[in-house]
Amino acid sequence: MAGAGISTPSGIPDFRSPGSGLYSNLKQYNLPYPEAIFELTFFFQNPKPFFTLAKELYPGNFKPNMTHYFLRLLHDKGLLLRLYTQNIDGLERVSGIPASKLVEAHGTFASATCTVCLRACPGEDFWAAVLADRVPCCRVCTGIVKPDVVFFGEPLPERFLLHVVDFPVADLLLVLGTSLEVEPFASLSEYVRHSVPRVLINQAVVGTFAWQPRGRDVVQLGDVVHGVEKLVTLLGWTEEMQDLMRREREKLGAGKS
Ligand code: CNA
Repeated sequence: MAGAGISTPSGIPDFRSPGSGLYSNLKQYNLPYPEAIFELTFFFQNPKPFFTLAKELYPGNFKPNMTHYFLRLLHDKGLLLRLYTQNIDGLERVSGIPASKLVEAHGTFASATCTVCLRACPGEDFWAAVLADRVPCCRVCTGIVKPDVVFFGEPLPERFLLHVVDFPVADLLLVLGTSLEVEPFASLSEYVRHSVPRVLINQAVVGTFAWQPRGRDVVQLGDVVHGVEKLVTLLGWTEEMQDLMRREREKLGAGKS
């Protein structure tokens, strides 16, 4: 299970970290309250703030960090049953984890849909408008086009239901960089069997790790990349990890982080 904290080392702010999180830095958008930026009612009244934020989070601007590549390495080794992520930045895909292994529980910026006629809008059209500071509109009916990220009150993607089959058979749960505050995602951390170790790598002890800890829980506090690095060392995978990152970064070329 992953959250915004796995992408802060790639330069993307999370929501709730005091000072650096998006919710502390939304003053420029003149919102009635921070969450309004992800609410449909506000979006239809005034879509500009959301698209200004979307432009800042433009996927091409950021690169995966060691945490994403560690999850990719787990996949390469046949150890990743599934990656449930709340992130909408698409860095899991960029790191090379196949779509079949991903549940993007809060959707993605990678595709977009017209809010009126529900036609899919090509990603290039959507991003061309956003990068030019225009509100993207449907070619067919001129309705506002919204990326397929889940706003408050919207249903989660159907793939989220995979948790029903995945969590009971998992034999290890990693929880990385999340405040475990957003439901129903947060409750997944309780769905593994009680004999299964749960490993939290995060700046703070969160969710059930704080209020209903289990005997086999492991908590590694601090920066997620440091925590992952420590785990990689303990596993004796350092060289493989470095090789994978070198190869993947060469593919992506030079750029942010
Ligand atoms: P959150 O509520 O902002 O919590 C982030 C958590 O990560 C907090 O507990 C932080 O202490 C912790 N954290 C931040 N940086 C680090 C770090 N370097 N090392 C270790 N821990 C760190 O974010 P959640 O994902 O829990 O909340 C769910 C929201 C946030 C989802 O709906 C996402 O779509 C949304 N979000 C996504 C992104 C993204 O896609 N990168 C960015 C911002 C928000």
